[in-house]
Amino acid sequence: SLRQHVPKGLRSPPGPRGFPILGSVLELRKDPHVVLARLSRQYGDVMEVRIGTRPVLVLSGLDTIKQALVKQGEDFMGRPDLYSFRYITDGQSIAFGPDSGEVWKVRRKMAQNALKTFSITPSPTASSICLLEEHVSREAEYLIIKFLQLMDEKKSFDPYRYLVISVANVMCAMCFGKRYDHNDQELLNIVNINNEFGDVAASGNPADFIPVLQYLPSRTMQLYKDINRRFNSFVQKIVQDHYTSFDKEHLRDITDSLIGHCQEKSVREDARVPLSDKEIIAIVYDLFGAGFDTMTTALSWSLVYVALYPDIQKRIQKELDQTIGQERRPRLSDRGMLPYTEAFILEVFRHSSFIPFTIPHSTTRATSLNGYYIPKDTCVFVNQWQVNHDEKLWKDPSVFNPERFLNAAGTEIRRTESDKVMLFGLGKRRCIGESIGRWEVFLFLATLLQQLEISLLPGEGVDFTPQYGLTMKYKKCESFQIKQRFPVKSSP
Ligand code: HJJ
Repeated sequence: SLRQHVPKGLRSPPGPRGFPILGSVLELRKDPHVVLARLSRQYGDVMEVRIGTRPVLVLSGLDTIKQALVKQGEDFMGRPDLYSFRYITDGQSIAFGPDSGEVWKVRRKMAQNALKTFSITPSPTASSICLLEEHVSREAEYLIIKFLQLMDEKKSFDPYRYLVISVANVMCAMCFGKRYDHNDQELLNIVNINNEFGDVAASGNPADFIPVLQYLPSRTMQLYKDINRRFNSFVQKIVQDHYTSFDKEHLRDITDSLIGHCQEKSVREDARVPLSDKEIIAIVYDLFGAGFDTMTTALSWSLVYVALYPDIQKRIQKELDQTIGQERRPRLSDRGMLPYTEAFILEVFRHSSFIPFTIPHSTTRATSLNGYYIPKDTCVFVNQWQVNHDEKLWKDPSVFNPERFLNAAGTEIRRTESDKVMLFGLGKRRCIGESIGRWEVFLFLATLLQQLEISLLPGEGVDFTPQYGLTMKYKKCESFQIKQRFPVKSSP
């Protein structure tokens, strides 16, 4: 336990006693982000909770989290070696894997560069300012046609299955240089899943802390191993095709650029940090997985909020009409002129907090935080949901109100407020796709709302309770309806 060998002048973090052997695992079975936020009011921003026999440090409060992840970034940048993470990309994931040394740093840099080159770097070959804009505009346009077609056939529908293909196609374009049809069964089998991945990869999965559970048959775990297997063979096949057609003079996508790094490396044996081909190629698994799952979740929550708050939807559309009009489609460069739309997206991030905890951290050495002693290799949960619902930071945190992010005139985002929203982690492990993610949510949403009015089938009770996971989703909902806002223009 953390309580052993505490140096003089420091204390162990406080926390609930829990039961012998089980610790607090039973209390944490349902909505652990809410349970731990409640416990933090009693025990403070730095607390120790036992899961099984294993102590876990739980961090709350924006200042405390910044202190740990930013100011003491090196101390807190590790990852725990958890059982369920070993199935992600054969344990080679840069996001979930246990490495945080020199090899990890070089791979992270490589991932950042590849991602940037094939998304937001100004592109001379793209018909838009950059590839991201080109891909998102195209996929959003297809999605609108699909939604209209569905409304023609049925009274209402579930948008998730179509949204996830559109979003995955943007990632496929950047990572693999290809797109799939909305009915492509191969891609649907990988991406249209019921959070089998996020259920197990979430913070506090009992089998990660009570090893005996790894030997008991579990349907959730079976589904998780299965999705990882399918995901790995899907990506592997594409990577093999890329090797066959690789041309170093013409790098088509992120996979090509990573293959390029593998070849470079065999020429230049003097590299300071040696990387295996497998370690380089594995990068694309994380980029594709993160890019489709988080983005789809963000957009599916955005659709729920505009449907639940029609007045807010109308105000976004009024802003779009006044700034962009109907003669042209939204572009990335419009974002700065659409403060209400920006405030809405921030409020979706805050209110849904659909990534309730970051991926767990661990301490790389013994350290202290707020006067508490933390041993090396302590598993650390960072409660982002708590920050986004902290009454000390937000007025009426449970109310959905985009205006909290706007100045009195409604013309500008209040940076003091937007900086408090926590969804992308912080410090050395912070999300490398943050800026791409924000741009992409903006352009998808602006394009959809410029053309479509979104609502729910009246008179039917719908359940939008977030289901706990790495990314929180809501239960399948077939009650969405859309209506075209303006008469169709004939395409050029
Ligand atoms: C996946 C969904 C997957 C990977 C990666 C390798 C890297 C939400 C937070 C972090 C997300 C960042 C990453 C997610 C990895 C998925 C996702 C799925 C297989 C994967 C805090 O995403 O169904 O399968 O294999």
